[in-house]
Amino acid sequence: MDIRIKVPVLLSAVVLLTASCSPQKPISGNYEVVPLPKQIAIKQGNPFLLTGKTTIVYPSGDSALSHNARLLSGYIEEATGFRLPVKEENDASGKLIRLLTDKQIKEKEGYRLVVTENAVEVAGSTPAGIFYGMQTLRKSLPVCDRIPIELPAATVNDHPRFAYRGMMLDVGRHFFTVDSVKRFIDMLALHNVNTMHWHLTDDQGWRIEIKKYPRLTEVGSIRKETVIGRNTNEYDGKPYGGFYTQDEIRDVIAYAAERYITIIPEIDLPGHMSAALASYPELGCTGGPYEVGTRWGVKDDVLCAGNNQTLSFVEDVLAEVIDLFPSEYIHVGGDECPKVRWEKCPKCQARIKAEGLKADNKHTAENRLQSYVMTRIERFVNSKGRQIIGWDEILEGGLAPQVTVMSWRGMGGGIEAARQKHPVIMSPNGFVYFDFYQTDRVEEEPLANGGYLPVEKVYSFEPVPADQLTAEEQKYIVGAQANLWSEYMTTYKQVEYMTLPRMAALAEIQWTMPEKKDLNNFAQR
Ligand code: TNX
Repeated sequence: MDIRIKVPVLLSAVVLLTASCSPQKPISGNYEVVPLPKQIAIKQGNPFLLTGKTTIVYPSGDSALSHNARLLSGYIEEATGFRLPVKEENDASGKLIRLLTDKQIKEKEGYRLVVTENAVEVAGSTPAGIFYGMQTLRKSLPVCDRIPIELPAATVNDHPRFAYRGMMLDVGRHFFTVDSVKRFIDMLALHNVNTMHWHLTDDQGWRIEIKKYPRLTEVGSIRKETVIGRNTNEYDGKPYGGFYTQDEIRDVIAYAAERYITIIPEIDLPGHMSAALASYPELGCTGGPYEVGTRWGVKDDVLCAGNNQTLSFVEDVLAEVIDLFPSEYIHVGGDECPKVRWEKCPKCQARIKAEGLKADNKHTAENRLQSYVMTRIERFVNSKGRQIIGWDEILEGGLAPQVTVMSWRGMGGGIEAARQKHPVIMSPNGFVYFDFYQTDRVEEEPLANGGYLPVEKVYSFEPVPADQLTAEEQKYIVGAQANLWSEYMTTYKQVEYMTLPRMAALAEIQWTMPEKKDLNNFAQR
């Protein structure tokens, strides 16, 4: 089905909405938002009238909910122009929006919204659950300028389908400022996404300050120029760079945490490491010289797996990353790592021999070497109380014992990993690669990676391949994620252009129960 045929419906909805924003009479709210809540029961009785006199209250002394209440006030102001006061429950009367904890609500990110003539109650068993109730409430409001809003009497009960609801942002290929990343986080919150996977290093740029290795940012964050178009032979001749200091990283982590979003950092290794190699050439098999990437694609030069110094480097970097990021998971990449250097490198071959790594009909000795590296890194990360995630190539030499697999080359890697009883995040490029074109009228679009991924294709994505996994194996699919690779996103504006509205479709895949999904209905919402 093509959503384009629905455009007249959408347009008329916009016209209606704008027209009804006249001062004479209240406008009605609508709980059928994106992602669609599990259960909406409209009740008999008068609606709640939201005006500039409504007060938001939270339980006295509850600092988490005080913070939530302030966020809600900001959201409502953004949508309606009303700046609602925030008070402790004991100090307020009149028409209230009440945030409250209710431990009876079983799902930890679930919520209940109860709207009556006198109050809007947003309840959850955790502040995060209440936060998602707030998101539904804010999205239920029409956008207008200080017009009273009628919220129909109703009860909404809701909770997410998946615990892991992710979105990846690549800042390696193009750098986005702290303010842009915060705005991106705001978009995630709006879509009930709870994890931002932050791809911080790649061939074309190292973007995170590491105190022990200052050259990573002094040298590795700057490329001398950038290829023009899709890997032509022409370059723009302009240096390009940018990185986050550790203070900035902490600031972004805190901003995300206030919105119940966990940031998972990715240090992509042992491939995609040109920026680190340019900074410290001794980490590679040949010793260089290397340069920070100026073209896109996969590079043959990777970290030397036979060199103990390289492994210490990786551990030192990860130790600083782990100190900064409180996330349970640390992403260590593992994708697109050619083995041509390792095949010829005396140190790598010596390691293969010393560790007794043997080729068999499924794996080469060099694939085994990659697995050896990943397993060592996993042991290190586990020793710090954390877990690793890797891209699906890490299946090739055998999985490290505890690793979570992010399946990007289709669903196959995820299916295989689930059968091996490893947690899986489904992120197949055919459904959730937002660097692909959104329409087939490519000549009318800004340059993108290629491909064709319209919003309806995203919407059709089902992360759990029920026909290929047993009920037990299906439990290993912990969630889904979309990825924004930024080779062709030179500005933050372009990031938003590529993200929306596809993130709305993603939100419904991650949150809404599959039996409630309906493309026509989604398009109208
Ligand atoms: C593959 S997905 C990559 C990225 C590219 C992307 C472009 C993955 C783990 N690696 O390095 O940016 O394709 O779509």
